[in-house]
Amino acid sequence: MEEGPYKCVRDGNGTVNRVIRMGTRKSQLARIQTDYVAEKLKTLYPDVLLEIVAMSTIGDKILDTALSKIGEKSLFTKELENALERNEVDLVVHSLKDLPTTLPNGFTIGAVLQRESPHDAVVLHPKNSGLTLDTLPDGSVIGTSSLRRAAQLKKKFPHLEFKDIRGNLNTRLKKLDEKEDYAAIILAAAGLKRMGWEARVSQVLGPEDCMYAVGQGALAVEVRARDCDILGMVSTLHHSETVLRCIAERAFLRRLEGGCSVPVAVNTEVKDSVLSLTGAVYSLDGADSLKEAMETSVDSGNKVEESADIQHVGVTAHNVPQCAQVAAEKLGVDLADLLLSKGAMEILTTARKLNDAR
Ligand code: DPM
Repeated sequence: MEEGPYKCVRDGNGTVNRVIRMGTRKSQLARIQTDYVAEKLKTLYPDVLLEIVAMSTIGDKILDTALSKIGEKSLFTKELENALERNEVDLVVHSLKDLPTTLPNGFTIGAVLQRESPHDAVVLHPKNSGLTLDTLPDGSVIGTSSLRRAAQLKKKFPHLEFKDIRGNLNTRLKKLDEKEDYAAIILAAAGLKRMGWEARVSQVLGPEDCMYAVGQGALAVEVRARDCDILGMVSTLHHSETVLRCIAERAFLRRLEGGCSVPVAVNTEVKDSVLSLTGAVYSLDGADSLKEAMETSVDSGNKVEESADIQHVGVTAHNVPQCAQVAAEKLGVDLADLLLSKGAMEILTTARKLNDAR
């Protein structure tokens, strides 16, 4: 029974309930992330019925090619956005770091949830138990297809070798454990935690070893930009500090014209209403790099603001002070401009060319 543009169902007592359809990829991590958001929505809106619609994306289908080599920006998002557009689903849960900094017209990020650890972690082959990146033998092969991770770690640990590894988290862990191809793999700590595999983390990499990817560790809810109803509903999931950090990070990446497949890394922090952003670009081998840091006040005072209908790098957050969002976005742009003035574009252009020729 359809009522207006929304799907509704009548229960045994004749009460009509709204159904929210949540789109997700089929991987276990995607399902866990979607279930997590579903739980939160269920608590906030007990009367709403939730339906989960799982689908495969290009990124899930092409498993033999490094992500950075597939010339498609929205690898994990396109099919899900098509379903949103066709009104087959009402919202989609993503890892924020997989969302391009410019979303296609008509879509927006309606919620950015509190970030988990944004750091990368080392998962060792069981035979190397007790070792660290430092103490692994010369020539040990580390699995990652992230140009960002490889660039930073090659520079820092020149005795190690780096090799692509693809597939979802389950596949990668299997490839690590059941073969002798890799001494260790590098994965996001957040994904490992969500999968319940924290016990496999032997080392968490701090910013001195490996800065993280833009948006890493945060979940995002993508919705139709014109769907005020759903926007209002999911906006209660926003975590202000995460929103501001991720706006700064995404603005930085967007200004550098970087997609999810360039060696760009960040580190952000909010302390006493000051947002600080460290950003860096790397050559593929990490030999060339530029790194700078800047900060800005995100203190909104006690100003009461009109809720302006403004997106910041794809994010719509009426309930987070606009002036703080504007400051965060400017911080990202300013830091990118500083790096660009020092030659960041040359480093990134060369990295892109070399990666394409690999
Ligand atoms: C993006 C990258 C990777 C994913 C590139 C990067 C890792 C690819 C690889 C943009 N997306 O980080 O430099 O290791 O070959 C991805 C993961 C998560 C979201 C898995 C991971 C889970 C963590 C999160 C894949 N996307 O990075 O280990 O929610 O941030």
